[in-house]
Amino acid sequence: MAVATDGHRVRPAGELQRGTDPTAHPAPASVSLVRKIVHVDMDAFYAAVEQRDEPRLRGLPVAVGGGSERGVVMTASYEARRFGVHSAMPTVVARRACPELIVVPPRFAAYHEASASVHEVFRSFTDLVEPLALDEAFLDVSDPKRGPPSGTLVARAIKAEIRRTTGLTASAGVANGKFVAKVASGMRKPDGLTVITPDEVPGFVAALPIEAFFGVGPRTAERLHALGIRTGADLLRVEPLVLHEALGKLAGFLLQVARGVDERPVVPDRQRKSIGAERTFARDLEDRDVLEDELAAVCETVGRRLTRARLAARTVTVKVKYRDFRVITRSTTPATPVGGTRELRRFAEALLFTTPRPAGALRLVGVSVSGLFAADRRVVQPMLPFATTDDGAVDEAARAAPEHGCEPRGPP
Ligand code: TTP
Ligand code: MG
Ligand code: MG
Repeated sequence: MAVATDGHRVRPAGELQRGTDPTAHPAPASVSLVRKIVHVDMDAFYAAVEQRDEPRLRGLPVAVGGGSERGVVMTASYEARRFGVHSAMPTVVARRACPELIVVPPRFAAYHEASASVHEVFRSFTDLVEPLALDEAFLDVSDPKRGPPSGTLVARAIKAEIRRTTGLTASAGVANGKFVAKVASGMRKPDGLTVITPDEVPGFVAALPIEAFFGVGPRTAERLHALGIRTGADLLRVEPLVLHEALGKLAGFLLQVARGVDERPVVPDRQRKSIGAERTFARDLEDRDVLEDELAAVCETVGRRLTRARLAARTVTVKVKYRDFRVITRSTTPATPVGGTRELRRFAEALLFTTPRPAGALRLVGVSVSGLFAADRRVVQPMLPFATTDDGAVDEAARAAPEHGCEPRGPP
């Protein structure tokens, strides 16, 4: 049997994995078709950033969180964890456990910046990055953009590059599936690297407590305990039907994982196409001053999101809806890209008030920006940290609009 550098069995050419789309990520015949999944998670992330930026905090028990009576610890340095301080612990309890504890308030901008750098490192190794949080992601490095074709060596290279570019440490887990890679990354924190070879996966999963499995919260765990199930091995011992009765759909997934089968793909985030916001008025508006104020408020929202995501935009689009629900959009692509609220407002006002459009009272005004790119002029970061559900509204009308064009539409 051919064995890759890190022990992954090389499948014979033509033998494809189930559940993967070979056209989405073609692998040359000579490359191992056993997937190499890396899970990376930063160590004590917020606290580590604080210790990096404030040398007097290094080596000391530090908690990031609220210092008030009702404050809660967001995370703690490994020095503080020795005293039992952990995330979600009330700060008063933490101080009692560790009287030397230094509690610092969070600086989210610094964490976002560190996160962006870390994700940039990920993307320099592969486009198949699935961000899970500010400080962690799954990477499929079966066919990396650079580095040796070994999960272990790529993971080591990623850790080294993160340390070099951010001054922070990360822990990584390597396996042929997401579940095992994620459990592995937590095993030797901080600054750990744990590799579980395909041969080791079944034994590894069998020994895990069921609480470690995806989807098993305290209540499910209780139900499983009642059935005498405490480990991955126990899951395989019970009658599958009994498991289905107790857990429903989750049973099938758990059984697969307990057998060491986990072929869920690493799903990269879709790149954000536009950022937009709009306002529907309580009553239809025609007065320029009032419309100007409304437009300014919408621009403020869009501009803030743009800046917060550290993006700039090539195109600005204004959308209006008339009393009869006709929608018209106008776009402009200025010579200089738009990076903030002030410029955005200038272009949006020109589009709304000086570009000709049919007269009439308006029931809605919207503004969106598209043609996004990173404000520092590098490639757009298609990553999760800045995205919230209301943040990335893709404005279909704006996207379809011809530049400087007029697009009358019928009622929706
Ligand atoms: P985690 O990765 O869970 O924790 P961590 O990076 O601090 O420590 P480690 O991974 O080494 O165990 O979370 C990442 C960040 O998310 C963490 O630094 C702070 C924040 N966070 C909260 O704000 N509240 C929480 O309850 C948790 C768990 C994390
Ligand atoms: Mg972490
Ligand atoms: Mg994490």
